[in-house]
Amino acid sequence: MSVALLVFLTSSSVAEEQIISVSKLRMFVDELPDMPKVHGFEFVNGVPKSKSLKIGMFKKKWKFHRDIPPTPVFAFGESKHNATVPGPTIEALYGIDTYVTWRNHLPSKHILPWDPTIPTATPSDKKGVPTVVHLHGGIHEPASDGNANSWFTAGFKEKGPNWTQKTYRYRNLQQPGNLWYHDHAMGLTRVNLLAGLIGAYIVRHPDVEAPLGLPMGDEFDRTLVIFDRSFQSDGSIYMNSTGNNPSIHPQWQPEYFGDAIIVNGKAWPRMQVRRRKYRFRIINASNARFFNLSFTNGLRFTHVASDSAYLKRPVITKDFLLGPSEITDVVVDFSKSKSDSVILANDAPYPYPSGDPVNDANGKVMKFVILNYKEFDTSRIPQKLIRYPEPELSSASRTRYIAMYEYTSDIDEPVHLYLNGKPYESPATETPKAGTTEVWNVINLTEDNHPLHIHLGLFVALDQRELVNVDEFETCMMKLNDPIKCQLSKYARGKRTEVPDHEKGWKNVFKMMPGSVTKILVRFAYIHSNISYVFDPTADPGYVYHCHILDHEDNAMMRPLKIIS
Ligand SMILES: *[C@@H]1O[C@H](CO)[C@@H](O)[C@H](O)[C@H]1NC(C)=O
Ligand SMILES: *[C@@H]1O[C@H](CO)[C@@H](O)[C@H](O)[C@H]1NC(C)=O
Ligand SMILES: *[C@@H]1O[C@H](CO)[C@@H](O)[C@H](O)[C@H]1NC(C)=O
Ligand SMILES: *[C@@H]1O[C@H](CO)[C@@H](O)[C@H](O)[C@H]1NC(C)=O
Ligand SMILES: *[C@@H]1O[C@H](CO)[C@@H](O)[C@H](O)[C@H]1NC(C)=O
Ligand SMILES: *[C@@H]1O[C@H](CO)[C@@H](O)[C@H](O)[C@H]1NC(C)=O
Ligand SMILES: CC(=O)N[C@H]1CO[C@H](CO)[C@@H](O)[C@@H]1O
Ligand SMILES: [Cu+2]
Repeated sequence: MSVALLVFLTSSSVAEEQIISVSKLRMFVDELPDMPKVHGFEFVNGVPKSKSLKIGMFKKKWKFHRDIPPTPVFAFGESKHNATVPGPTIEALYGIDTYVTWRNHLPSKHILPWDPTIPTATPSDKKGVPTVVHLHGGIHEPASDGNANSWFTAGFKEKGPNWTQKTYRYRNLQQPGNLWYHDHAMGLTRVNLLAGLIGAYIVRHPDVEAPLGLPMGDEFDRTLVIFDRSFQSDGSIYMNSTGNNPSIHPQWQPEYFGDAIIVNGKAWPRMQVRRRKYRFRIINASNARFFNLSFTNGLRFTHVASDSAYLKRPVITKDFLLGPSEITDVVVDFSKSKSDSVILANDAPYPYPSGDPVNDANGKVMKFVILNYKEFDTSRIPQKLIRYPEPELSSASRTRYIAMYEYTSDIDEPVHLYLNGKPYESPATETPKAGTTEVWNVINLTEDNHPLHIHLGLFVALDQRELVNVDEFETCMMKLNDPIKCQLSKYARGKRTEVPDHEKGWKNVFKMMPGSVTKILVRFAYIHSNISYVFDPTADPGYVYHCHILDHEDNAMMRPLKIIS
């Protein structure tokens, strides 16, 4: 064991009796918090102008549940006092730049175990918590994208090899929609998010959104940030500190799952609602847990947008599957409820799709208590939402293949995962031209469902098809790592799975089914306008694309994405 390893392994293994048994916790006792709002613009003489924000990352304590002692967390906020988990919701305005100086005020030691044997940010003095913030879904210059190697420690004391600047510039010149910001530091993303470094960001475009008539305003347009966590009896977040291949990776495990379901920083909260329509922007900020959400009384969801853009028209569902880091934007009409309370439930096995079934605790998310008085509701759900032209398949300038591999040890436990068989440090092979559209065939050769996220580009999922004789194909791929030589077309003949209606349209994360090939059409240009990028997308340090199961991304299902002109 190296000296670095001894310094980094902060927490020893925890006996099971120290983990809080969630079945002992009362559900629905805490009110759903509404995170503080921070505006990324200001009005000067009635004209919106850009604004510079300073948002810090602080260590503090957070109450996740009435009966869980205060939990040490890392929280985003304008000050330590008002920092929250999740952090404040940033509201941006179309076309108005928001500048954010992200400041690291974190202590010298992490609050969670962290594994130096995976490719990881390492300050030379081994002190401090490296962080860097990525605005997920943002269309902005590489220097403001939060590259995994652009990390920095408290006071910008130590900086990663690809560090560029202190203040990030977000253009907000993109389709209105739901984004989120979170840490993206090399090899630390899973623990930094588990510690609390997460927040919502909304780009609003009142000229195009107001006419839709959807529920509006702070009371009826709400953001729900959902994740799962386990706790020790002293209140601290529990993360298993023994890896599943401890002789190779002392701590790293392929997926983190927590027993308690947290919404806006409270375990199984309750929210009192009026008998009318509400809009909920639901962000799945779990490391690895999928949620298949439904209401226990048959109430339905009307989807109006996905993770990056409005849908063409609303889609009604009784349940839907949300992968890590996916966002769905739904309207729920509580006036249609036959009961005066309803539970938002989850029944996705974990890992998804072949893992354990949910239990009573992680099968429930939150409770809505519905007031009896039926009120006059002027909001509506229009027949048509916003249509962004979708490119023709024939307009694609080229086709790429992205293969997802998992490597196992001699005890048959995952050791690491790669895209296209390459580590992150290997030079960029995906080098799309700005302004073009490409076909990516994503081949999932593992047993997990991997949510793929591409920075800068937006995409449309066209087709999902199972592979036949997958073992034969995989054997060839493991040897040659070449889908053409391995005759992908001979194997991509299995069952087709229709893309669900509410996931048709533009997205920035899509779930890649195991043993399948998923065809996506990726656009490296704006979708709402034909103007070219208002910044230089070819600059250093470039972008990345990766699996959004954070434990996979960290080890190292992530590759550079270099845009060329
Ligand atoms: C948080 O506190 C800071 C410092 O007092 C203040 O400037 C800021 O407006 C507060 N932010 C919110 C969202 O309350
Ligand atoms: C932690 O993970 C190790 C390795 O997978 C496992 O053997 C152990 O049972 C886990 N501990 C707990 C408390 O789940
Ligand atoms: C959150 O995302 C994870 C990972 O993709 C996924 O497994 C989980 O089902 C999602 N949960 C919800 C509520 O969507
Ligand atoms: C989600 O839950 C519903 C209702 O429990 C069930 O019918 C549906 O098959 C589930 N979907 C997935 C993808 O697991
Ligand atoms: C961009 O131009 C193409 C071709 O003229 C047109 O079909 C498409 O609608 C335009 N897209 C937008 C968003 O205006
Ligand atoms: C990141 O920094 C390293 C070391 O300085 C350099 O070799 C590499 O080219 C940089 N990568 C990018 C994408 O800028
Ligand atoms: C090559 C490989 O690992 N294929 C797996 C893909 O996913 C299916 C369904 O989960 C598995 O049965 C295959 O073994
Ligand atoms: Cu993955």
